[in-house]
Amino acid sequence: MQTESQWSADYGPEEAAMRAYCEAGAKRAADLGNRGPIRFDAGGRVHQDILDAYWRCGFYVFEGVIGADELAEIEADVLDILERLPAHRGSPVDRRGRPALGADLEANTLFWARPLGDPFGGTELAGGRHPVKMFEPKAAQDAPDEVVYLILGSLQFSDAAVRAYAHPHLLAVAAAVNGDDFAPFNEAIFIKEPGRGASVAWHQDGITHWDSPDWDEGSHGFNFMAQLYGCTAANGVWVVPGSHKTGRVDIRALVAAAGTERLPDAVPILCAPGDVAITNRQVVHGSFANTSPDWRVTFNFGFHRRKSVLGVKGGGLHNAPAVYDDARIRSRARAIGYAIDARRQRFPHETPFAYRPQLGETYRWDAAARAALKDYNLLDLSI
Ligand SMILES: O=C(O)CCC(=O)C(=O)O
Repeated sequence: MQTESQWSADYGPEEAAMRAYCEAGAKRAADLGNRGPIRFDAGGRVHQDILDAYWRCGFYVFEGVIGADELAEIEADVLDILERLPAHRGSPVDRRGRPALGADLEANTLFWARPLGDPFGGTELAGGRHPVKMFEPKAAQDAPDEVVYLILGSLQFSDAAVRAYAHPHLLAVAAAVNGDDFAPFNEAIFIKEPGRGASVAWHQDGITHWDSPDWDEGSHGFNFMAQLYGCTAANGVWVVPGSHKTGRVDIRALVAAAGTERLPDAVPILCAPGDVAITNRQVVHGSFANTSPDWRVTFNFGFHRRKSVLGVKGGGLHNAPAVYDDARIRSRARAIGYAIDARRQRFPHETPFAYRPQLGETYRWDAAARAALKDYNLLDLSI
């Protein structure tokens, strides 16, 4: 895809302030010391320096995780997904009249927004966890009424995403952060089209554990954010470093104190194509409307500690509320087994990740497994 576009817009009256904020934020990000390739120690464990920096900042950027060939396969799938989106919200067909992606699904899969809009900020949606509305720049007159900015259950739409999901170094990080018996959360694609991509207002993820007596900085898990085209201060996710450790943050008060939604302590997650960030779900984070000329396409895949989901009543945000028992977790984790096999087939020279809860079990990635992923996100472990 041409990753620069003629659709770029600007921030209107906020343009100069936004540019200065992006520049200053990028400088602060560079000083955090939380980026580099995934490194292992002599015992094969993820290097402690990486884990320390992750827990200190609430995010870390792993550089150069996904190589050019794999990125090309992911891009081909993304182009296909974009082509197959419904012609407009609710349409059963795409722009070419073919059955649209997601039209036959039960789960809530496609999220639409006005170009450069903020669909969640300042609303009661998603439990009211996005308390402040972001500035909504004006999109070009010929922009469509709505764009898709978020796709859930994304593994069912892309074999390349399935394979990336089982990257052995990333799953080793998941085990190092959440334990060898880590559990899945959900998978998503965030699409920030130039001049159109919506903002995601400041928020902290997580709904179940904030008031638990054993709450800590890792209670609501993390998301990997794998970047197809990279991300910049203008189109990427911003994070308030360290805010995953302080409990629920009064975001409304932060914005009021700053006098602007450009939170002064926040930093952008900056990535090249193929970099993968790990972001604590409890950290205050959000992204601005993408008025830049650059696409951002992020593959999110999240993981939890088993003890954060087992026996916990979750759901309500991503799917129906339920108490998550062992059978539910096993069933949702089938995607990990399928993905490890999918990756083994495509990259036979790589040592596959050994996922401890599935040791002794066999998963085969084939047409039946692909079909079994239909609506698999009804089982997301939403805490
Ligand atoms: O990618 C984005 O813009 C927002 C990501 C986000 O809010 C999340 O993963 O919780």
